[in-house]
Amino acid sequence: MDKEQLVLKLFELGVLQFGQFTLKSGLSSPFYLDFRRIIAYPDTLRDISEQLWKLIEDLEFDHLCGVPYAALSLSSTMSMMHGKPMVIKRKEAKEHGTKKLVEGIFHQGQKCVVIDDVISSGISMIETLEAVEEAGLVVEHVIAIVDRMQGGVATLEKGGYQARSVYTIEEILEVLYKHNKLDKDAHDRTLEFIRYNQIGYDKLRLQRTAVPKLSYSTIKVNAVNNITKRLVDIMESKQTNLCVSADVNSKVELLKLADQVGPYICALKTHIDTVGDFDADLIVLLKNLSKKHNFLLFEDRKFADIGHIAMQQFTSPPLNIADWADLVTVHVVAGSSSIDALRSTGKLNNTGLIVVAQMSTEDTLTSRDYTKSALEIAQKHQDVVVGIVGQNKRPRDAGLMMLTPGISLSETGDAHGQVYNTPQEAFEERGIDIMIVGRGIYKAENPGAKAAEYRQIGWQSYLKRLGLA
Ligand code: 5BU
Repeated sequence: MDKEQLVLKLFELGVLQFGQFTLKSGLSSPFYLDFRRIIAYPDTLRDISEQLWKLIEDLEFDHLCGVPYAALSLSSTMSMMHGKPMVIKRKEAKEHGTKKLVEGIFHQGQKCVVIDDVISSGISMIETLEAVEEAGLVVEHVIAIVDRMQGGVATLEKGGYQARSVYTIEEILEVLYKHNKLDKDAHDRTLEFIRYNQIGYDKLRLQRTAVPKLSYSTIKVNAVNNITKRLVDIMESKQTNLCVSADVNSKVELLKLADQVGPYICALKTHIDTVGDFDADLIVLLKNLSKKHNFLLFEDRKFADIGHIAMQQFTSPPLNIADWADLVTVHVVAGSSSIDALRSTGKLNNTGLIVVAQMSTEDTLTSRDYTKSALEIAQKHQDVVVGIVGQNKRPRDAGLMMLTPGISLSETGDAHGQVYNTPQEAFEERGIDIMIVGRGIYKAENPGAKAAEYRQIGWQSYLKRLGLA
């Protein structure tokens, strides 16, 4: 069956429908393409799968993957007919077991062609592409039966994929019109609808990364934890969303740095176990400085062990973290039980937890699923959790803060995997709440002046995100 005959067949089978339809988005559309119907007509399923195959028969690739659900029958048919293995992308990760999003047998770096029935905005294709790529497959080509000509193909091409389709909607309209299946009015109305309903790359990107215009006062109102309220009060009164990471290795250096950057920060982050001459006196002096300049003490201890040990690491001498840290980081790799254990020390009235949900390194193992689970744990324990460390995924709940390291005005990375973004990008595009800056400030000739510069840029970027600057 040639392409033209196939259009007439699809029309006859009710796959190509014209009239008045309400789309998922609520928009009223003069046409609807229902390719799920073709599983009832195996001959047509085979014919359309053959047309799809023609789009890729000249390419070298290892696997086929259909976007669920409509394209699963297409990828299966192509796989059967041409002996090409397929993989399946789950709609949801399994609750138990492996939590894999992509099922099948494949190796890292193998090439996969992704198939959908229709490309409109490109969004469902992109969701599948992200999962397939995260699983380690490489995607260069994506194909579909129909390109609705609403911007999806351009979006995919901007993303670096070559998109091919058996038909454009315009070609389908021409065939149906020519064979008197569609009157001129329906033909023109459909074309007009397409012209006025473009979903461009920028609009899509905005929709997907819609940065919540969350203000610090909204966070404060929604916060369950009193330490969050204290932190927001400091941020608003000093107009700063800067946390300096004071990664220096002696008491003298640490105290000097804290005094220099103190006026410009909301929190001073330490790795107190890297201070060679640590003693109880250092804590007394740090506390004095935190009172003098009004900032929180944030120990980046990243507890990661079983609850029983995390409790000891939190409360034991010589560091006695629980007695002086206003904030402390915790990994939840051991599960929610780490937080329960820390809570059971009875020491979380004056110390808020920051859950590490995503790391800034280029080869981080904090996958999408891991981050999602970490955010859920943070949300569940909001009485003791102030926020999360993350890069671009913020908690759904408005009472939690998102703190972000890997920030620099001048560098893009270091020799050990660190990846930097600018404060502007982090606040305006990723919607972060607090930036954590280490070497960008303490390695500067004048750390105080540098901190002032970061503070100014960070605050302006926050106001810009709210539309106030
Ligand atoms: P830098 O000098 O700005 O690269 O320091 C970053 C700090 O943030 C450093 O203390 C790290 O321990 C900390 N950090 C990070 O860089 N990336 C992460 O994902 C996490 C913490 Br969690």
